[in-house]
Amino acid sequence: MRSNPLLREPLAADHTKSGFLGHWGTSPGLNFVYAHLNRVIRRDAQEMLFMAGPGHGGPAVVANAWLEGTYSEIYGQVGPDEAGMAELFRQFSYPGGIPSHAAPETPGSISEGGELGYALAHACGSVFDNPQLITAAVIGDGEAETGPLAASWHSHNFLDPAADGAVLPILHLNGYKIANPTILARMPQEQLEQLLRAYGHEPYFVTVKDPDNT
Ligand SMILES: Cc1ncc(C[n+]2csc(CCOP(=O)(O)OP(=O)(O)O)c2C)c(N)n1
Ligand SMILES: [Mg+2]
Repeated sequence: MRSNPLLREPLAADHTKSGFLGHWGTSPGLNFVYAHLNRVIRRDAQEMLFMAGPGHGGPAVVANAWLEGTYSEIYGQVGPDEAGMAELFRQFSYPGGIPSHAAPETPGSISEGGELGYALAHACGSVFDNPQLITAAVIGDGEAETGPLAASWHSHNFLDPAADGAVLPILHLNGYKIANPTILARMPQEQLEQLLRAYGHEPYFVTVKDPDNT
């Protein structure tokens, strides 16, 4: 959107940008995880980092940082109101604006994610000598097919619970890498569970009921 962020007026062509960019598959999952981690942070005063492996989920990371107020604290011109929201939308992936991916200028970002595969490795690095920290790493199911990520399932072996923090890998099985099916999402759940157990993890499955019951 270039303007009319709250759709107070009927949507017109000049409210939108002329070119559209991005693929959004990961963003609903990132929103879901970000919101629920914030609940834990507030409930337990927990020190926590959110690591978004799929950097193309930049819209979700930026939007959540804005919704919780962090974004406006850092970027005063993008305030927590309708005008700020209009600027947030306008600047996204726009000349003179901000990148479409999680990027150095994204609040809290220490993982760019544009080159997929490093979520778990970066998450492990972030908790070394930080025993109070939990880093939650969202891993795309397409990202999980990269070599670096496939090898990273072992990385918890390098963590010492006495001196280091904890890493919580969250495998986002939305079924696709852009438009193509993913191996881990097509695998029977029991097989996936055994695979992750073999790497030394104890998997919990959070599933959403298919409204079409297909
Ligand atoms: C190493 C690497 N290979 C390929 C790409 C191109 N690419 C960007 S997003 C994407 C799909 C990733 O799938 P997933 O992590 O499941 O994200 P989703 O499609 O579900 O949003 C690919 C292949 C990339 N960014 N990095
Ligand atoms: Mg996916």
